[in-house]
Amino acid sequence: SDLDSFVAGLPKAELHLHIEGSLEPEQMFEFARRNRIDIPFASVEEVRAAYSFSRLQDFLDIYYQGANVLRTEEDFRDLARAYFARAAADNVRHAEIFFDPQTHTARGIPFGVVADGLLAGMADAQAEHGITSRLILCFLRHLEEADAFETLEQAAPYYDRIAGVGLDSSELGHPPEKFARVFAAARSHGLKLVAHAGEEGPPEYVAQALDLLEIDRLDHGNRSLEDPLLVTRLARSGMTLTVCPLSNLKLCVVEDIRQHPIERMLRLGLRATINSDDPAYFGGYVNDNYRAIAGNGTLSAQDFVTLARHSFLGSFLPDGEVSAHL
Ligand code: ES4
Ligand code: ZN
Repeated sequence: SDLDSFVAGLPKAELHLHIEGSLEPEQMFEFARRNRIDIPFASVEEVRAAYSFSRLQDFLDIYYQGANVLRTEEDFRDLARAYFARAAADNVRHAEIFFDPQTHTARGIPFGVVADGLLAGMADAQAEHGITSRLILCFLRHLEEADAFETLEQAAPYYDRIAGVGLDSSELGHPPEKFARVFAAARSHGLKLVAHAGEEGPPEYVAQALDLLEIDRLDHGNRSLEDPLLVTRLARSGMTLTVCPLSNLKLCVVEDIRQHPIERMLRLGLRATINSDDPAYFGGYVNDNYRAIAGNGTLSAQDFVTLARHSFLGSFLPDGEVSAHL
């Protein structure tokens, strides 16, 4: 439709993207072949057929298994390059990408191999597509606080090349309070702070992320809508929410795309953005997510301009660079 092409052409930033979640099945086979690793799938079709989830944990189990083919600096560089090529095609001008170092260091891959590979891919993207980007180190919340501290220490040589830290993986049973001290330490090193909260977890977890982690940006945040006072607080403070429609659908956070709360978020005055989360697993890159919402027929072209504008406003670019995108 006309709205679809208008939305596809909008310059946008992507603020919620797990680089390991951009590993396409074809690339999984390619990395497995060149690293001589066995994978428990016979074909790309078989891999895609396994991508059927009822909840976050179903997805995480298969996502951590997929990451096992990533071994060398070149793998991480190629992974990032492939993502940025897709992003450029969707008119993404700036991306702040998550990575999960513990998924790799636990397999004996040094932190520096992961970080150097991703940073090289980011430099390639700037040169080839003019896309700017930042790196956000996510702690796996199902692991211990001490493991997160160890990861933060491994990152020390990279503090000037990492924009911030985040918190991802299994939300239920792993509230933000578990990471209050490691987030305070990250803040003391000049890093920005973000956290997944209110994806499957209750509104109390969002309040903890605000009060105990003092986050600069909220990842997902869907369940904030269950608490009107929390909504008011998020709206008044201008907190950016990085919302992921196709992820929410595939992980059964919403029953139907027509029930997706992004419209309600906008009408409530929240600074919501649209993002792809784990595009290789959830059925699409950022424009597929915008298109899925456009298909509901409830948002206007102006609403999509607002969403794209929010994506730059919510970024960690310096004010001068944000203005240049508006
Ligand atoms: C994730 Cl959708 C989602 N939620 C929590 N942790 C994650 N890691 C990668 N994708
Ligand atoms: Zn996520």
